[in-house]
Amino acid sequence: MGKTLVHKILEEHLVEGRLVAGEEIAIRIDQTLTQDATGTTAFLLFESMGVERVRTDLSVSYVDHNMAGFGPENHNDHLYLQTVAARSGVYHSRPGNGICHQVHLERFGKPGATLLGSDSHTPTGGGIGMLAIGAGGLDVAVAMGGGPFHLQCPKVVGVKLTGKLGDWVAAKDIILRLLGELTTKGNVGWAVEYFGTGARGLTVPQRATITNMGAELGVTTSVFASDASTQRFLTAQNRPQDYRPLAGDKDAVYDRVIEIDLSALEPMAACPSSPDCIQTVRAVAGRKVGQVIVGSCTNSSFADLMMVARVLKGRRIDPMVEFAVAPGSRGVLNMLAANGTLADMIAAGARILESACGPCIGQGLSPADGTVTLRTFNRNFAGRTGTKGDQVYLVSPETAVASVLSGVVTDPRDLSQKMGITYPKVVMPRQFQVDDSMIEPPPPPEQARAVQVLRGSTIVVPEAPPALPATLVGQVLLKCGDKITTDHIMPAGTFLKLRSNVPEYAKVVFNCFNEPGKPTFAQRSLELKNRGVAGIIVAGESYGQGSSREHAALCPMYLGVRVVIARSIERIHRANLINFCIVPIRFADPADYDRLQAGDEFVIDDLLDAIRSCDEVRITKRDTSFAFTGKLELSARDRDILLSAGLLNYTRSQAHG
Ligand code: MIC
Ligand code: SF4
Repeated sequence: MGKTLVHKILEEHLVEGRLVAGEEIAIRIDQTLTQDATGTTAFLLFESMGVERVRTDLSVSYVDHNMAGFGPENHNDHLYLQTVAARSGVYHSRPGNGICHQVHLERFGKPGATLLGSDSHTPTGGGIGMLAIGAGGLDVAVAMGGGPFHLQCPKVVGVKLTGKLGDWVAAKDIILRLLGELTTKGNVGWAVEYFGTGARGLTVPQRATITNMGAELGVTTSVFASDASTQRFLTAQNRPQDYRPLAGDKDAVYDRVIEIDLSALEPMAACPSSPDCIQTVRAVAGRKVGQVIVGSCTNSSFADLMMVARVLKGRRIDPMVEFAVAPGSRGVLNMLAANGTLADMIAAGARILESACGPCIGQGLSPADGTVTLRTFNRNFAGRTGTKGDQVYLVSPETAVASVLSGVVTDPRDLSQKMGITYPKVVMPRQFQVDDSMIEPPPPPEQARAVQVLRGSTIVVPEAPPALPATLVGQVLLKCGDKITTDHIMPAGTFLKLRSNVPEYAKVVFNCFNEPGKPTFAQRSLELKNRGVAGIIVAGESYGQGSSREHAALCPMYLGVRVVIARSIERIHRANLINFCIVPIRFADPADYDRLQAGDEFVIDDLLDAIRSCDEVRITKRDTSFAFTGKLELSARDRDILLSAGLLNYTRSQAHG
């Protein structure tokens, strides 16, 4: 029986378990990446593990999220990250060098290697044939220390791409089409493998757009074969030696197969406010647009921006549209500057942003009230832009540029038909301009030991979770609905700079549910915590989708939350909950969700015993008016972590044990 590529790479890295879908396995991690918004915590936790130097083949620390520098927090973080990287044997990509996923793809990604990153879009690396997985910072810290990564062996959906993309139809449209079919819910425990003639015809950056947004599907990872296209990309990046051909077997058996004919595909859009709210651009065409932004780790490659620049050359953007472009890496920006296309974009009216996450993570360019904004990004969760009631459409660079010229949502194919603009075919350069001077390699061990790690006053070591009680008495602090994202739990935007300071950042947990004049979630939680009552969060389906930010577990834990009871919980967030000793519980009967109210008090008798050995807990209302069953669904390691009061303690006890 033929093997999938996913299973081949897993097999090469397997250190524990069997490659049977659904079973827990552990794999060796070759490379890690961290970014500044999750990296400070990851490194603080890494330091408290007591490991002197990373034990991976390669670890890179990027600075790309927190760049605006209002107040000292961002710069404090950057200096901490720079010095702790040097001290720990980690490469440091300086602010301005680009978005982690784009830079990693260009400069470090290797076919067949495993990559664990403290950012949910780490699977971008699947575009170059890596097995790249997003995780919480603590999991990445453990991997940096040489520990294996534990995961559920995924089922594999094979996506067979046939045909060829037509003019003005983009890689983004492929993944948006797939999101329309698979949605953002219910894909936990799956991986996606792309194959077929259509896949072979895509460049590495196009593939990376697709694997990047696998994060929105909620799958563990997405991967393309490593083939001639991969070899061309690596050669153009001066890294031909990193090429290795790899593919799933011709007779590979997938758990499910989906076929997409690229020739029949049309431009698509994810409508407000979920990445799976998919329509054709035709269906939403004509809506007035107030802002267009091209950038983010999904669509900021050289080819994406060259296409945009060529369309704009000699033209002006619509006067009522604000237009911004954020090149994904300094390499891309340098090349656009050198070949003159940057000037074409500026002449057309573009605002050039630095090579960073920027507006994608709510760092500026919040749209005006009631404005439609078109972005080539990967997430359009309500409020993520920083504007309440925002209306974000996620589209390809082709649709973005068509709309910026006309001032209304425009199917880019109409540019040819109505405006006589022919599709600018951009071929990937045979040679990228390579300049790694903003990437600092780590010094050798003896010099590293002498590096003084700089810790500004805004960098606070996070508290370790307390042990769980034998019997838990708790109150429902919040009852929320389906698809609660980590942006709901822990807002980014203007609060992002608080990532290194849990007591401060915790003040805005569930900020979007706070009402003026009433105590905040944080205040209510701390009040309960002081009375010795545990906080409980009740949620519907797909709780914790979106980012890998472990602050969505760490800060609630700090506030005294000990249990989340939900209809379902997304993979990375569930792992983060366990890592910070919050017990994830699934309703055995989803209908019980309707019986719970905020303010209800519950008792979970013998919680510790259940964690030790059972799959179920009995949860009884404190006034004994009703009881229901919750499913724990913990692996043996999950149980040990919860019983050890979290992953950090667990790792320390393993090391000494
Ligand atoms: C995001 O896109 O939400 C982020 C910011 O990149 C996050 C990580 C974070 O919260 O720092 C992610 O996707 O994991
Ligand atoms: Fe940065 Fe946005 Fe990509 Fe997250 S999704 S890594 S914020 S560009």
